[in-house]
Amino acid sequence: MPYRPAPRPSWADVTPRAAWLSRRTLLAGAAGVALAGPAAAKLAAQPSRYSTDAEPNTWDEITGYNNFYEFGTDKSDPRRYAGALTTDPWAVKIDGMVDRPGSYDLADLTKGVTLEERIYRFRCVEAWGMVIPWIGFELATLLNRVGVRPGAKYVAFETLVRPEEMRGQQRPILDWPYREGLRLDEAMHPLTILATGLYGEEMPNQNGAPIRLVVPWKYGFKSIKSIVRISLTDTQPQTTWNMMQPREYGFYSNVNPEVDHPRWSQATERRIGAGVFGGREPTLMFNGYADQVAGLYAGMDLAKNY
Ligand SMILES: Nc1nc2c(c(=O)[nH]1)N[C@H]1C(S)=C(S)[C@@H](COP(=O)(O)O)O[C@H]1N2
Ligand SMILES: [Mo]
Repeated sequence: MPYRPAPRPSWADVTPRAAWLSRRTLLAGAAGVALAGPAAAKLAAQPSRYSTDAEPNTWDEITGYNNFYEFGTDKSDPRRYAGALTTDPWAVKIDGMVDRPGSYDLADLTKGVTLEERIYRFRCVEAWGMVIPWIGFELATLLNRVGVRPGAKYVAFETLVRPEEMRGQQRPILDWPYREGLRLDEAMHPLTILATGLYGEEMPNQNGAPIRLVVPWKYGFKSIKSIVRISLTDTQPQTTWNMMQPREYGFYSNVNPEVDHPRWSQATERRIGAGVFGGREPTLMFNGYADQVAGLYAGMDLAKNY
């Protein structure tokens, strides 16, 4: 069951002690890990009913094994290099088919919004998964605030382009900026959040500071990091991995054990932290969120619309 009722125990109760100790060390600046903004700021967030009851991965796992090509293609590059990114000030341009377009300061986006702690399964297309305690708010809240115009059908997102601070952008690894998109009903679904932190702390740079998308029933590449633009459109937006390898990465990219990536099976996942000799688990349809989201795709051929 993906949901569990509030209230939950505090992080001190559920976080493996080693993770807390190492996190304290990081906060003390002993290791070369960057935290976004004022590093020690705690985010005051309410627990959410939209959480799994799975045990979260540790802080070290979540912040040390990342995909963020703006900082390099190795899983350890984001932790090493994302500290160079300045995340304050930060503005997000909201444009397209909205009533109140504009450039919004991050503080304005979160002003008056109740942040929630949500423990989501996070499944990357590369067949590894984690359980991550995000802090965030529903994307729908933001979209309702700016006013979605009739006729809008999709939401497009873009990541910052700043090669001086994002060393991976000094090479054409991808066609920068990183781009993603959702159908409007997916974007308005309560499981879709904009996350500004994890484990009660501001978002670490390597995880997409200061604001990133989390769509837990889709492969991780849909969850675009360090967002600077959100556009409402009436046509399906271009997305980075679909542009790169259209036969391997579709627009939908819903987690689906029955639809394999052309170069590997998606039937199982390797749970990070589960141990080197095992830890493979069966992939769940829609990453375990089928009860909540299957209705979005009623009547759709999910093998064609991969
Ligand atoms: N801007 C940007 N967003 C991105 C990526 C990226 O390279 N650049 N990688 C994606 C991929 S492939 C995955 S699996 C997740 C990884 O998120 P995590 O490092 O927080 O676990 O971020 C996604 N968002
Ligand atoms: Mo990924």
